Amino acid sequence: MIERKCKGCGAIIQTTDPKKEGYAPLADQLYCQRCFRMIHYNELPKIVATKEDYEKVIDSVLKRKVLIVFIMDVFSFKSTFHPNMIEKLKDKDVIVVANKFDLLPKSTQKERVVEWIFEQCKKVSLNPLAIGLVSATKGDEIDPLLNIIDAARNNRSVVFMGCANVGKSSLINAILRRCRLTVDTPLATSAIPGTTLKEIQIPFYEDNSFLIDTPGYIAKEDRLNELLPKSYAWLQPKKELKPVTYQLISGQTIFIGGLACLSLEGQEKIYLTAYVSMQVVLHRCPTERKEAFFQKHLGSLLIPPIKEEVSNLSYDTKELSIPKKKMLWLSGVGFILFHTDCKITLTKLSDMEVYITDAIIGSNSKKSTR
Ligand SMILES: Nc1nc2c(ncn2[C@@H]2O[C@H](COP(=O)(O)OP(=O)(O)OP(=O)(O)O)[C@@H](O)[C@H]2O)c(=O)[nH]1
Ligand SMILES: [Mg+2]
Repeated sequence: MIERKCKGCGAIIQTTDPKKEGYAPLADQLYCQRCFRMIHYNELPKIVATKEDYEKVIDSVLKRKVLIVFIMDVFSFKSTFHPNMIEKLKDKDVIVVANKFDLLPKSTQKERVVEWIFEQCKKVSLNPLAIGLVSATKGDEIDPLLNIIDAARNNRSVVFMGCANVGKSSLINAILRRCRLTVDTPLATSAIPGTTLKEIQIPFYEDNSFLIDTPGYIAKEDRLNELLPKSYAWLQPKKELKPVTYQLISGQTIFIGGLACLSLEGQEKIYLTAYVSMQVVLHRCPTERKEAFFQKHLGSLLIPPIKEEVSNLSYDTKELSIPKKKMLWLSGVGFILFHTDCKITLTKLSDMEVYITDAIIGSNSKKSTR
């Protein structure tokens, strides 16, 4: 018997168990019920891919002669540039693509971002054939990417791989849309990690090569991946990040939802500009009340996370010296631009990647200072 695969997630269609992947009420459906609901009702998936799904597919795909498009999320660069994945890419033909560029402010300097990504690649001895910045949802910079792929492909299939939720399936959909191919059967996408379950081969080239979608790598140590779907979805900005500038005086703390907070001590005042999703609540309070405030409001006023998950979370604290015009990135949550040299105390979700870079944008947000 020929197995049918769901066009959305790659699972084999089955009609017996609604709780298992690939379930569809009828055997001749193009999509399993899970993907049908995601595509038509925007429902978040209850069944998600595992690390094993990723390993199995990637190990099988990388044995073939393929060109790799390695996708990262500009918004959570460090956690989506994961060493476990990079290890598999050494000595392979790789194009590195930073997706979701539409989320960064318009004033972002592309050259600086590309330069920074090149530096990160160099640090881990990855030699990409090219680096692209794209927006899958807006369809920006898809043509230049297709040109790069064409120049590098040599009749090989093209594999899209990367961490879960970076936008692999969205990017393939954008390419298909751009080439006016199969808008009827898009790949399933969703705001939470683990949407694509298996390898999906999409016939694309005249030489019988494919575009190949794969399940994403889910980094166990990244606590954000353990957030419940609702809070995880809140973290994902829906559109371009808007700056909010704060003045922080000595003895004050600013909360970034219930995920992190920054405290200032021993320095009169500093200015900082936060770029986070609109659903992440920013709140300033006196540092002496920080602990009590946190205990009382975590999961209610300080969201995300939501109440149901707060007991699963743990935090760590560190001191940071940040020169002015540098940006502190809270991977997956957003970034903060500092306008003053400062020393701050950062408390954050354990294992959340934080890193400091040169500012890739300018800010003239004095008007919105809080
Ligand atoms: N703002 C923005 N959001 C994007 C972009 N590309 C994808 N997304 C969103 O990111 C989320 C994840 O997209 P997917 O295409 O499902 O990501 P994926 O890498 O295939 O995820 P897995 O299958 O779980 O590994 C969805 O909510 C998309 O709408 C983009 O260019 N810009
Ligand atoms: Mg996917």
